Amino acid sequence: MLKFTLDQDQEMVQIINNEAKRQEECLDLIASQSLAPKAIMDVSGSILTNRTIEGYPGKRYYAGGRYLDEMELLAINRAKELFGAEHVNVQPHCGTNTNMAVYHAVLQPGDKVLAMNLAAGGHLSHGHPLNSGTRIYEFIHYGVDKDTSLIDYDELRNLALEHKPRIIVGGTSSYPREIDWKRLREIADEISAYVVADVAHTIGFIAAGIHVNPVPYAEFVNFSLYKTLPGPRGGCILCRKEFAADIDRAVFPGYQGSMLTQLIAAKAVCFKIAATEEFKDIARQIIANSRTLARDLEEKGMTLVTGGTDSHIILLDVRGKGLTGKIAEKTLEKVGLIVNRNVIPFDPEKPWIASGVRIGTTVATMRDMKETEMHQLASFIDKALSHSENEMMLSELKSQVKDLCERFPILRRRV
Ligand code: DSN
Repeated sequence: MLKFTLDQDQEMVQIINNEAKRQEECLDLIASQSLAPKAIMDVSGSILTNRTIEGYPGKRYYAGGRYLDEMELLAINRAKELFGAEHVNVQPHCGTNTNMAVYHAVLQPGDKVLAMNLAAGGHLSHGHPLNSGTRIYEFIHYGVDKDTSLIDYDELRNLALEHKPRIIVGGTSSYPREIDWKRLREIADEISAYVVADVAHTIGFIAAGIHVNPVPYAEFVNFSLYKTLPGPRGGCILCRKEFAADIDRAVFPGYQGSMLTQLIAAKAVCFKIAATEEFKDIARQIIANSRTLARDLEEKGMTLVTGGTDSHIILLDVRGKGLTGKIAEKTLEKVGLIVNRNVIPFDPEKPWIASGVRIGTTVATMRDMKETEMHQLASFIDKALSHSENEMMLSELKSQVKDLCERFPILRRRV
C-alpha cells in the first residue's frame, strides 16, 4: 500500500494554504463561483474517487457497480423531483459539455443554432469562433437592444424566421436579467425548433422557486452546479423522456468516457441541499444583496448594464470612471475584491481589455453577508474605482475589505 501523505508534498500544501488564506481575506465576487459546504467537499474527495466505471445504472461496462448505480440513481431522482424533469443525465464533467452533448444529440453537422451574441452575454459554447462546436454547426447570434441592453426578442424572432435554426439557445453568462422562456418557446414553435435553456448561472434561483422554471418550456435544460448552487464542479442535463436515449448516448460515449464518480455523489448531495428551506433563504438573499449593491452603485453614479439585476449578476460599465474593464479588475483586486473584466453590449474594446466588470453576490451571501455589508461593499468599489492610482487609498481600502472578510469567515460555513 502506498504510504505517501500530503505532508510529503509541501510545495502543494503551501499553494493550497495560500489559496485558503486568499479566499478568507479577499471577497470573491466572481459571478460563476459559489461556496461548497463541507458536506460537498467531503463527498467530492471521498473513496468514490477510487472507482472507474462507464455506462449508466443497470447498463455498466464494468462489474462492481451496485453502489455506484444507487448513487447515480439518487442524484437523478433528486434532480427529477427538484426540477420536475422527465429525464436527467448527471454525468457531464462541466457546463460546456452539457451544451455540446445536446448539440451532438439532436443536430447534424452544418445545422443551425440561434444563440446569444457573446458580446451581449452569451457563452463560449454558444458559438465562439474558437469553440469546437463552431467548426461543426452554424451559429447565428441574437443580441440586446442598443438603448436598454435587454434581449431584443423581436430581433430574435426575425432571425429565427429568417434562418430557421434547429435549436434556439437561451441563457447567458453575463446578462443580469431573467429570460422570457415562454416567449422563446413561442418563437421556437413557429419554426419547429428545440429550445435549450442554458441556466448555468440561474439554476439556484430556479431550484429555489424564485425564477421561472424553464423545464415546461424547453426540451433541454443545461446547467453547472457551482455558480448559484452550492455544488461540486460538473454539469447536468434535464430533458424530455423522448430525448433520453439520445442525450445519454451523446454524453457517453459521445462526449465523455468514464464518469467522475465522486462528483456525481456530490451532485446528489447538492440537490438535497437545494431542496431545503435554508438554501431557499440563501438564494433569496443572493438576489436581495445584488439588488442592494446595484442600487447603491447606481446612486453613486455608476452605470449598470440593463439598469439593474434579477439575479446574482451585476454588469458594471466602468467607462464613466475613465477606466477599462482590465484596469478596473486589477484595481479591485488590489483592495481584495475579486471580479472579472467583462465585455458590455456594443463594447468598443476587445474582450481582453473590455469596458465592464461582472460582479456576483453568491459567495458574499454564502459567507452570510447581508444588505448592511452590501452598502459597505458599494462604497469600497466606488472609492477604489474613483481613486485607482492612489496607492495609499487602495491600501487603506484593502485593510477594510480584510476586516469585513474576517467578520464573515468561510471556514465557519464549512463546519
Ligand atoms: N461560464 C463561465 C463564467 O460564467 O464565468 C465559467 O463557468
